[in-house]
Amino acid sequence: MGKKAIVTSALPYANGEIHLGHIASTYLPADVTNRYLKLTGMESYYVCASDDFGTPILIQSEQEGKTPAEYVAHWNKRALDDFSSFNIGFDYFYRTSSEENISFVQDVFKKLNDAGHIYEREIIQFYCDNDKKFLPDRYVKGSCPHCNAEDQYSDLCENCGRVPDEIVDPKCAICGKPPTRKKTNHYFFKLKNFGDSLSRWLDENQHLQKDVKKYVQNWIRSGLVDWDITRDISWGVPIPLDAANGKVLYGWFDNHLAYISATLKFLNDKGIDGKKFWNTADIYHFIGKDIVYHHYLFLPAMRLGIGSEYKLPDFIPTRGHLTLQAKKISKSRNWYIGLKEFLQYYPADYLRYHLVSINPYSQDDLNFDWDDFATRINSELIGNLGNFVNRALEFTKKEFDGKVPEYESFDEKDAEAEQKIRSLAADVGDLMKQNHLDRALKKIMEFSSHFNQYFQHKEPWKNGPGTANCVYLSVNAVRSISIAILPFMPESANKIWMQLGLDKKISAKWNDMSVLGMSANHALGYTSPLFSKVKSKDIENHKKRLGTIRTR
Ligand code: B3M
Ligand code: ZN
Repeated sequence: MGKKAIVTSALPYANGEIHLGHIASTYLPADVTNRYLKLTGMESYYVCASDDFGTPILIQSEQEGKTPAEYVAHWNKRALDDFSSFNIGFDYFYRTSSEENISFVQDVFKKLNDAGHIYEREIIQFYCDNDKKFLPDRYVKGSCPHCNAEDQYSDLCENCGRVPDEIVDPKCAICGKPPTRKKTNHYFFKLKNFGDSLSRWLDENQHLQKDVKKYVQNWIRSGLVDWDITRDISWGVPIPLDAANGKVLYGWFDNHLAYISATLKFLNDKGIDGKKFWNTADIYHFIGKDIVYHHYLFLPAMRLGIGSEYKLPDFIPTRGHLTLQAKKISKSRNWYIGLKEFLQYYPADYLRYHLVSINPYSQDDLNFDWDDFATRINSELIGNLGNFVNRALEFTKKEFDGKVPEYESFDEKDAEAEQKIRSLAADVGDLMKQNHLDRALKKIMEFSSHFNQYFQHKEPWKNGPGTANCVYLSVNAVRSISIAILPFMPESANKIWMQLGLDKKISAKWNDMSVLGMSANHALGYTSPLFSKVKSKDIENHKKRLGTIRTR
C-alpha cells in the first residue's frame, strides 16, 4: 500500500432510487475501505458521481415529461441524500454531465482518434418506424446470441454478462414492434488493438481477483470485438468532430472517465495537483460483477489508448449480486428495499453491520433475509458487541465511580487479554488490506466475544482479587473496539468513544487500537445501551410489505 488512494464505486444511474442491491456490492465496501485507509493515515479520497447520460435515462425522462437535465438533477440530489443518511462518506460526488467531464471525455476521444484507435464505419442500426427513432441499447430487447437468454437488452446480457454483438429476435422496447434497419455512420473504438496489452496488464496486476482475471483472459482469448461508441440520440457527450453531425458518445464511453474528471475537479479545487495525485495513488474501482466487461476491458483499454496518461486501476474489487428473500431484486415487481425506506426502520449501522457480514470478497451472490437480519443484529451486534461494551462501562460506573482503576500484576488470563489488544490492529488490518471486510469484521466480533468470556470468567461482581485488572483491560478493549469498528459502523464507534469520556469524534489512528490507551483514573462519559433489539413483529411486517407498492 502506498500513501495515497482514490476510491471509486460504480456510478449510480441518475434514474431511480438507491436500494439495498446497490449498496451491498459497491458503495458500502468502498466506503468501509476508504474509511479504513484514512484511519491508517493514508490520504484517501472516495470520489463518485451520478451517471447521467445514456439511452435508459433519456427514455425515462421522456416518459415523465421532463428534460433529461432536470430529470438527472433530481436523481443526483436524491442519491446523494440517501447515501449521506447511510453514512456513505463521499469526499466528492459529482456528475457525468458536468462541463468538466464533457470536455475531459471529448479530449480523450480526440487523443484516441489521433492515435488511430477510432474509425468510422457505416452500420445498419435498428430503427422503429412507429416511434421514428433509432433504437440503440435498451431501446431494443431480444435474445442473447451467446447464451440464448431471452428478454435481454441489446447492450448487456444480464445472464452471461457479455455484450451481445447482435441481439436475436429484436423488438422495440417502447412499442414492442419488430424494428426495421437503417443506415447510419458510427465511430468505433478498436478494442481489438488492445488484446495483448490488456492481457499483459491482467497478468502483471497481482491485486485483481484471480477468478475474475481468468474469465476476462478467456474473453480476450476468444477475441475482442471493436466497440461501437456512437449513439444517434440527443442526450450524451457530443462527439467532437464536425462530421459527427451532433451524434453523441455511448454512455459507457464517458461514464468511467468521470472517475478521473471528478477526481481532478475535486483535487484541483483544493489546490492539489489532481493528475499527479492520481498517478501516484492506489486506484480502487469497486464494482458489481455485471460490469466486469466494462471495467476490465473497456476502461483499461481506453486508458492504455491515451498512453497511460492516467494510471490504470490497482484494485477492481468485484462482488456478487444481492438477492432479497432468495429472489432476484426487481424494481418493477416492487421486490426491492429502498435505502431511504430501510433507514426509516433501523439505524444505518445495523444495515452496515449486516451487509458487510454477509458479503465475502468474491463474486458469489449474497442474500438479504429479514429473519437472518434480525438474528444477526440481536445475537451478534447486540448480544455480543453491544452487551460487552455496555457491561464493561456500566460496571466501571457502578463499582469504580466511573473511573478506570489502577491495574495490578497480570495473571495468565489478563496477559492473554492484553495480547488480544496488542495484536488486534494487525490481525484485523491484514484482512482489510486483502479486501476481506467480512472476515475483518468477524475478527472484531471474536475479539468482543473473547472479552465477554473473559469478563464472565473473572466475575468482577464478586469483587475478588483481579477485579481491577479485569475492569482496566475490559475498558481498554472497549476503546479498541470503537476504533476497529469505525470504518464499519462510524456512528456507533463515535458513540462508544464519547461514552469512554474521550472526544466527540474518534481522533485515534488505526494502530492505536492496539495500545492500552485508557489509563488509570480516566473518567468515563455518560453511558447508555448502544442498540435496541429488532422486534419479530416488525420483521413480519417488513416481509409482508415486500412486493407491494411503496413510496419512492
Ligand atoms: N452506471 C451502473 C451499473 O451498471 C453504471 C455504472 C457505471 S460505472 C462507470 O452498475
Ligand atoms: Zn417502437
